[in-house]
Amino acid sequence: GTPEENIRSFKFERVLNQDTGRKTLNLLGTIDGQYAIITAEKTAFSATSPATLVSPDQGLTALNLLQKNDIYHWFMGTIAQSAADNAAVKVNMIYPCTDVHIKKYSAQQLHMVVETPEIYDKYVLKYIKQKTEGGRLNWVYNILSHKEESEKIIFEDEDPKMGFILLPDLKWDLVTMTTLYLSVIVHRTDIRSIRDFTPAHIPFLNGLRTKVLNAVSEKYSLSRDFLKIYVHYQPSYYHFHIHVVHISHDMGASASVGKAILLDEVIQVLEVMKIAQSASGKELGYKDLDMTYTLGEEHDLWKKVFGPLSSGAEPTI
Ligand code: M7G
Repeated sequence: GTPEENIRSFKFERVLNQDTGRKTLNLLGTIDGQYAIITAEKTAFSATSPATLVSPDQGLTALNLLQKNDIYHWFMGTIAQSAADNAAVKVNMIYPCTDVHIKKYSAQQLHMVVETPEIYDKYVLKYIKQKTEGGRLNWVYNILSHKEESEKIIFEDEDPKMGFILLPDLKWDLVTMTTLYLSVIVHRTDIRSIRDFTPAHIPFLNGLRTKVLNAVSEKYSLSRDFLKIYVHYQPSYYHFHIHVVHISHDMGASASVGKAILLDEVIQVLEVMKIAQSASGKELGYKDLDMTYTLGEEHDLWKKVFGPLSSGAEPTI
C-alpha cells in the first residue's frame, strides 16, 4: 500500500514510551501482520504568526474558560491547523521495523558506561560491524546515491573523500526555524564512528565544518552562532554523520552529555593528539580514549556487553 494507506491500517499493540514534557508518544503495532512503530510529536507554536493566536478563525478557534480567580484565568482551546503549512503534529512511521527499533523507542533505564580501548577492540567493534550489515544503512546509501530525498538536499560536495550531503533530518518538520535539525552524511565509507578518527582527519573535519556552516547560514539566513554541531557516540547508524541543530531547540537526550559531542571538541582533541603523537612517536586516535556515555538497558550494547561486565560476567557478543 501507499504510506498513507499503511499508516491508516496500523493496529495498535502497546505504548512504547510517552513524554508529557516533550509531548511525544511512541506506539508499537502492526501493519499487514508486520511490526511498525508510530511516533507522534505535537509541533511547536509557529513563531511567525503569534499575532493571530487569539483570532477565532486563524488561531484559537474554540475556547472554554475552565476557571478564574482574581486576575488569573485558564482556558482550554482548539487551534486552527493545516497539515500543509501549520500542522498540529508530526508523525513518523517505521514500517516494517526491527527489534532494534522497538528497543530504541521504548522507555528504559539509562546507565553511564566507560568504554575503554580494550572493551572497544574486544567487543564493541564486533557489535559495530554487525550493525553495518543487513540493510541497516540502506537509507544512508539511498541519500548518497540520490535515490531518495534528493529534492531535499541543501548542499552537496561530491568529492568521494572530502565530500558530503547536507539535508534535513527526518526529525525536522521543515518549517519551524527554531527546531531546525539537519544532517551531514559523508560520502566516504571508511568512518563508522568517531572511534575511527586520527589527527590525519583534521583537514577533513575542518573543511566539513566550514562548508556546512556557510551552507546553512546562507540557506536559512541564520547567524552561525545559532547552530550547534555535534556527533553522537554511540550513534544509531555506523556511517559517519553530523547533527546540525538550532541552538534554541531543546533536543533532550539526543543533545545531552553522555551522547552528544561537539564537532569543535572532536577537532580540538585531535589537534592535541597530533602534538602528543609527534612528541611520543606513537600513533594516536579516538581508538585510544576511554569513552564515557549513557546506554539504555534495552540497547544491545548494554544487554550483551556492559550489562554482563557490570555484574562480572563475560560479554555474550
Ligand atoms: P544517530 O546519531 O545515528 O542516531 O543519527 P540517533 O537516531 O540515535 O540520533 C542518525 C540521524 O539520522 C538521526 O538524527 C535520525 O533522525 C536521522 N535519520 C534516520 N533515518 C532513518 C533517516 C532518513 O531516512 N532520512 C533522514 N533524512 N534522516 C534520517
